Amino acid sequence: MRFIDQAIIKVRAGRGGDGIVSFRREKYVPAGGPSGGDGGNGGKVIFQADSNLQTLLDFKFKQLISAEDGRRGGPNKCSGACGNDLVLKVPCGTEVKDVDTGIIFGDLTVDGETLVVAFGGMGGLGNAHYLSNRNRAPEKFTEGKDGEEWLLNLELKLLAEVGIIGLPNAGKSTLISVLSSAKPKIADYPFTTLIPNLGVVRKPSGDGTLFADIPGLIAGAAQGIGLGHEFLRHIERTKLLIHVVDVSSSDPLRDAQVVEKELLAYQHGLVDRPRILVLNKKELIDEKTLRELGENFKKEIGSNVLFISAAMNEGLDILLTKIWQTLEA
Ligand SMILES: Nc1nc2c(ncn2[C@@H]2O[C@H](COP(=O)(O)OP(=O)(O)OP(=O)(O)O)[C@@H](O)[C@H]2O)c(=O)[nH]1
Ligand SMILES: [Mg+2]
Repeated sequence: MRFIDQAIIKVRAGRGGDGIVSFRREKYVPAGGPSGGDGGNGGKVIFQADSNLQTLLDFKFKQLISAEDGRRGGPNKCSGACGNDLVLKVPCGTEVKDVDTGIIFGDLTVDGETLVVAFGGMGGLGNAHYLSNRNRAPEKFTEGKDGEEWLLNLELKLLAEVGIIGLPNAGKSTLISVLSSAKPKIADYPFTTLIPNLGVVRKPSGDGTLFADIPGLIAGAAQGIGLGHEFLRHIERTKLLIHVVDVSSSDPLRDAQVVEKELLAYQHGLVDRPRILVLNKKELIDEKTLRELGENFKKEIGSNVLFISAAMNEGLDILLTKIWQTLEA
């Protein structure tokens, strides 16, 4: 499955049908009055969140999406039919923004939630509306109005509660694979993960919590370097970040600072998000060095760290306890 999390589309609501000019023709009524009906209103374009959808792929190759036009009015004051609304399904977590102004039209997060993004044009009036004492046979009618048209930017922002971030190869995918039933690709080279992996982790209460393993971040990610920047938006909505650092790297402290700097640069409040710093692959390092590292982290970054080995399944219970505590705090 391709993971498409952004799309630009033009939506156009239906045009209103025109009003018409017509006169009543009845037996024994020599000059029947005006009887032109009104046009129907154009259909609306509506987005609806659907939890069965995971990506915006459906919109990637569509340029213009239009709802049905209203019909013309009919004789005998018959109104034209309204155009049908067009309901477009989008994945939960889709944010809809006007491209020109950047104004957010709405954010569809709950399954079934709807958002009208373009209103249909009003139908025109038929000549029956223009009957007056002065003009018994009006020839006047109005045309239907155009429906609204918008160029929209759709962005899917995952609704994971917990985001797993870190430099490439730190062990993020390994961690989600041992905590949840997700089966991401894991390999001994950077940029193994190309799209976010989602996994559900059960709380002791039995509730599922969605975790997202994000592709590795590198210096400059917030400005668009590497892969991870594309996915930083997916952690905007998380409540908690797990920052995974590889203790076997040449300078774990510097690695952590690189990622911290990117969170700061990306803004959107990421730097204030609660974070748990996790030093992974602890079995590769001796106890004494680990202790020193822990102290250095505390001094330089000001936060305690947890040592784990995702691969050996060590320290994960303590990590989970800390995660649940932080989420509830
Ligand atoms: N020794 C050891 N190796 C580990 C541990 N956790 C992960 N690894 C290894 O580290 C390498 C990278 O792991 P991944 O889980 O793919 O790393 P990642 O952070 O998802 O990497 P990207 O997707 O490239 O960002 C793999 O070879 C893993 O087997 C650990 O606790 N101990
Ligand atoms: Mg990975």
